[in-house]
Amino acid sequence: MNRDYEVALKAAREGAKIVKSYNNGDLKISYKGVNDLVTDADKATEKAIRNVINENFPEDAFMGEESAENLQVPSGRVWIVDPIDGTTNFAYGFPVYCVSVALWIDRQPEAGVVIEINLNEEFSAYRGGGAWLNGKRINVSSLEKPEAALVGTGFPYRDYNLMDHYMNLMRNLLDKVQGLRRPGAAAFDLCCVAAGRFQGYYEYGLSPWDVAAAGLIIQEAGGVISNWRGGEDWISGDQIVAGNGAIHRFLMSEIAAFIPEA
Ligand code: 2AM
Ligand code: CA
Repeated sequence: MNRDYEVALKAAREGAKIVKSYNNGDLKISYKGVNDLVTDADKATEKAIRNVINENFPEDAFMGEESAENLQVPSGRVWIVDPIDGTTNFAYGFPVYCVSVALWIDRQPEAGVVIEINLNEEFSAYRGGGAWLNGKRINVSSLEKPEAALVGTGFPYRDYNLMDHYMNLMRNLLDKVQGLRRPGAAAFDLCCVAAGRFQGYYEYGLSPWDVAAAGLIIQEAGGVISNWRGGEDWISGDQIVAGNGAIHRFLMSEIAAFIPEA
């Protein structure tokens, strides 16, 4: 195990401890923008994760949801952190939310850890090292037929420009796939693709910290992640599609058919 991966695990575990220590009933919620809430737990968790990284790699750049000033992932070494992915779930006591910690080097993912707090599930990967869930190897699903696919997604919450197209796409997919799910924490949803629970996933309007760790975990589990045009530049999280090879291809073509701007 390399040191980058060890520090990613340590930082994420430290973060998970802080999230667990909060009692949902006592949360102080404030709003960063429309629909965009943040709690004291998000800030405290980000600080704890940042401390672990600073102790180990003081020179590295840090990009965390609660402190980032811009959305561009720089070259060089950068830690991309979402202290709580699924903050709305967390704030309402709905049980799917996680800590996400990733290391990117020169705009390539090197290590990623996602810990879902309620299930105590630790998903992790480092480049070339496979994908793991609580110490066991995971792989994407081998189900290739759309009608057998369970597909994760998210609902638009801030950018409503694509709303009509997105809803038409959803209506069409409901007819073609086994089922759609919207857990509300993108990092966890992507890990469900890596673990073979979901055969595919698509969403738009995400940010780098939502996808930075889980994207690598999918790749190391044998899956595919891209932007809606199939390009490798998926780190912005802006238009994201993932799956095993067959369902990724299927979702790409459905998105192209229903979302002209894609
Ligand atoms: P967050 O909890 O870290 O903000 C839900 O589909 C995904 O979108 C989550 O990963 C969530 O990450 C992200 N998201 C960002 N802003 C959101 C918001 N205002 N409401 C719901 N989800 C949001
Ligand atoms: Ca968050």
